[in-house]
Amino acid sequence: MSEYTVHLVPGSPFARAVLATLEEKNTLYKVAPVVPGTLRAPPHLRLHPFGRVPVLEHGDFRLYETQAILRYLDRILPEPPLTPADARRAARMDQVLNINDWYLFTGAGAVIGFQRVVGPRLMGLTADENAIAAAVPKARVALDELAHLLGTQPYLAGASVTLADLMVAPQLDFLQKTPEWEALSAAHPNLRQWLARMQARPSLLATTWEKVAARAAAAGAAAPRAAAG
Ligand SMILES: N[C@@H](CCC(=O)N[C@@H](CS)C(=O)NCC(=O)O)C(=O)O
Repeated sequence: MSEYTVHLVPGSPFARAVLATLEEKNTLYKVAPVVPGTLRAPPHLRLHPFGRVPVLEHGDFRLYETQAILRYLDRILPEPPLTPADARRAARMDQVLNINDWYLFTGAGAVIGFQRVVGPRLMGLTADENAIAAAVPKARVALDELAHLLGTQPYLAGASVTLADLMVAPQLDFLQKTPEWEALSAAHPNLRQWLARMQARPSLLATTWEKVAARAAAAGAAAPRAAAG
């Protein structure tokens, strides 16, 4: 039985970064689905006082905030290492992780991704075009900078995959599902090729929205039986 449980909403790019990291580490895990409308309800707030996902449970240790989870996993599951040994490359990785949280997610994921994909698909909402139009310039700055930092390297912090790639790839995979992606990424063939490379990795292939939704459905179906038994 797996020691790791990830509380998530299928489709969440932050949660996918955690799952992809566990996959890169060849580590088994369970998914515990949270119904989106219950994120701010007391049972989930006991796990995550800010009402978000993901949350990792590892034995009696519980942790939220994706960067903290990724770094924890990389420390306790050292192979393969997902943090560069070189101080400058590690600093680039850290920089990209923060670009993700502060600029990419706030500009792209939380607005464009939410308005185009999450709202319509999970909540039956109509996209707010004004909010999207206001977010596009912010998303453009984030993508321009990621493409600049990537340059001609295979991965965002150098020659091998790091936590930065595993954090950003799910976010851009999500953005790619929106009509804004084409214009936002058109000037950056390097970033598009990097995304395609990341999407082809077994860790990303194993953690698509569909695959996680199927695992979540199976876990959801199993839970009441376990409780009843
Ligand atoms: N800073 C948090 C952000 C997590 C986050 O925003 N997750 C999204 C899903 S990708 C979420 O829970 N959204 C639910 C909401 O805002 O109601 C982290 O790094 O884990």
